[in-house]
Amino acid sequence: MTTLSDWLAAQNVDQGLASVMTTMAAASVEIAGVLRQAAITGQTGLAGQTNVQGEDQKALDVISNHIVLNHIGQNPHISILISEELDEPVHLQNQGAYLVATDPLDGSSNLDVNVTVGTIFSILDARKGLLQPGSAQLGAGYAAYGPATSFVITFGPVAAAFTLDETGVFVLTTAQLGVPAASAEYAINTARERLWDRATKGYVAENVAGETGPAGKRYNMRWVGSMVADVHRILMRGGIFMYPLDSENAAKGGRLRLLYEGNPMALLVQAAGGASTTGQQSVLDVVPSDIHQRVPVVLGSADEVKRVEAWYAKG
Ligand code: P6P
Repeated sequence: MTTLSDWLAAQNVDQGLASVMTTMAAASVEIAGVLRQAAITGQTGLAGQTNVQGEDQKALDVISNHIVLNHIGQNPHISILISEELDEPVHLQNQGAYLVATDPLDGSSNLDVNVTVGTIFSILDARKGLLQPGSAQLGAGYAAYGPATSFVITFGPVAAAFTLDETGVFVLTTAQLGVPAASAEYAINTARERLWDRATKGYVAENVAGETGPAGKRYNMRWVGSMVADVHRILMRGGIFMYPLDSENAAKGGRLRLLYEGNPMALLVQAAGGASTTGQQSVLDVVPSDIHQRVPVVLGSADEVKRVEAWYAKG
């Protein structure tokens, strides 16, 4: 079996950059352990405070953020942490070359009902500032805390998947993820249909029309309500994930955050042969103006993303 350490040693990347993946893997193992016991230890539920997004923080959001910060603080190669759970960036007392932007526990609304959640992270050059486009990422990854704990990462060229074994070691289970260009599975919160723009309504209606419609095939719909779970499914078997701009979230610029949700997931999907769009441009081309900026996110199978882009091009 190839372990994460073996795989990292074989990549042609700076050892400091490789160490960031090791750090995030170690944090993910600790978070996985906390989640497994949370219902027993009474750590589900609300933390009684809100984050910069004005969202009620779950106890596990705060705990997971502390775990990530603790691990990152021990890595001299990381000098800046941006977290969904922290209003401001944390500048660590070292000259490390790397910046990590993270959503320490994404999908936490699913925690109390034992549905897969995850930790998402993006790696940037700390010397190039906080507001870099996703195309500048040096690496990205997520941990998915599901029936198994998966760790999916990229430095750009390929995306690889690891699974936590019974000894607490991540072993390589998919050496090169490949998102099929064609798919018949889409993920969107259809309860928001009345809020969608013309392009989203048009694309989804074609899918719903099935075999006799313009798409000429039957589609299935999946929506976990946890980005990590939906994106992991797409990386493993194809499909498209959509959280587009709609009449309710447009004022905020969308629902999902650019630096630690849209960008890392878009880089992983691109590394696996897929594509992303905001409707107007690749997610990876958006130049952020704020570390907690939101963005419309459509990503997954290239042919499906192209269809969505064609709808937006119609205006
Ligand atoms: P909705 C979780 O809160 C999250 O940020 C993503 O993980 C997920 O894809 C989305 O929001 C779910 O949104 O509108 O279905 O609750």
